[in-house]
Amino acid sequence: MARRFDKSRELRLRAEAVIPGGVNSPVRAFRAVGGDPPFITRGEGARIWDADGNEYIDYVGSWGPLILGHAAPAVVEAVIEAARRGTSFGASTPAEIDLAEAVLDAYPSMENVRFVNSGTEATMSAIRLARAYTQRKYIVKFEGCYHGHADALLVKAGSGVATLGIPGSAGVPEEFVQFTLALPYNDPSAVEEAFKKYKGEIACVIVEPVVGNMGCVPPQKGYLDALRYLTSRDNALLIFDEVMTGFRVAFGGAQELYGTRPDLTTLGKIIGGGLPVGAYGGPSDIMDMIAPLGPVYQAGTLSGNPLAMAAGLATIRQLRDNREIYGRLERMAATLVEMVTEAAREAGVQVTANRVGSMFTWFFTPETVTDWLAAATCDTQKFGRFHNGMLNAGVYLPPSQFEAAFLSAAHSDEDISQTVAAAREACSGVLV
Ligand code: KE4
Repeated sequence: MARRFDKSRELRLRAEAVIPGGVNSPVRAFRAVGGDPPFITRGEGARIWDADGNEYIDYVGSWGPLILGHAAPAVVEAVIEAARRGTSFGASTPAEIDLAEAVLDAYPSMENVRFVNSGTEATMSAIRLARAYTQRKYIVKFEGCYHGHADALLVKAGSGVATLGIPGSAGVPEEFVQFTLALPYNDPSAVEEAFKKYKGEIACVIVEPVVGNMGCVPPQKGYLDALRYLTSRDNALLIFDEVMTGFRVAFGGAQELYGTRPDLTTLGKIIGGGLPVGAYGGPSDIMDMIAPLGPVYQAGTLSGNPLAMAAGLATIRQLRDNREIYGRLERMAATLVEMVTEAAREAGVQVTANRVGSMFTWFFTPETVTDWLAAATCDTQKFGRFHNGMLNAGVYLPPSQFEAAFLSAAHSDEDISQTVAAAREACSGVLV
């Protein structure tokens, strides 16, 4: 039976009168899948409820932060406890050190870390730092990878080395992206060519070591090591943007999972436990360039905020002290992804699934998806019908084909079974 979204629709109209598109982040508007975006009023464990009282099994998890599920008791208690002592001081607090030490314990490639308020701030600052440290201007990113909305990173998908950055957003002057190279992901030769063409001029390569932002796309065997070799050979820095993969694909992130050591790492999402936190870190000789120690300026009123530190610390401590969570996530996500893919195939729907740990995507294409060109072959209309069918069956998936979905430690085998049953139903409506 189709669900009612009357209250969400009312709220959307109210929101649209005062907030652009009625949302504070574009993807939430459901433009890619159509229909009324549910306004969420509550979350607990693996489930969320909307303003009309509809319940959903949630696979967005606030786009990654909620690996423990919604309103995890340890996190909620920690935030309440911290709030009682004051919400912000604009001064150093012990909690920042506690979280910094916990992060550095998990990321041996980092000797120092600076907290900011978002993944965007983290990557923007890491790139500024890389340019200062190397005294070079050019940066390399990859098509289909997203690192937040800093100007230098908002470039149209390039067509290999030849194309210097073309603004990917209005309001970004071409001068701001003229030193940004957008290359195909999972193609070491394109990176080699860029280093040949811009020898001694590339400050850094920034990469999602497992891509989440074109949908989930794992690095092909040897790819990350190739990036490590090519950057080291030209004295450029390798930046792993682990905002999504950090504490997600392994406690020590993709750098632990694949064994490739970046120069700088950016983090976010899980390290804030659902509150706004980003971070960037690396060896002291690089990080010592940051104000007040060095000439690279970066600042933030609420950086290291006590509530966010408390939420992040409670989350990381839970993960640190219950490592079996990762094994359980691996097993449950494998079952879920395989069974839904099977349901699609039984319904005659061509789906390719990519998964690393508890982040995954069902691509509506027969192609193997290893880069943006392949991801772009997806039938987004079919994905939209699938998404809508799942939503009406009480399963909340990311409202875009080009996003990763996430499982949390709060999901149960029963949730998986219900999701697979919903998928069987939803797939029958995909081929209309
Ligand atoms: P934020 O500024 O949104 O905190 O982080 C930017 C960012 C940086 N790096 C990676 C790898 C990211 O995935 C992100 C943000 N992720 C998206 C989801 N794909 C955030 C969701 C949204 O934009 O609303």
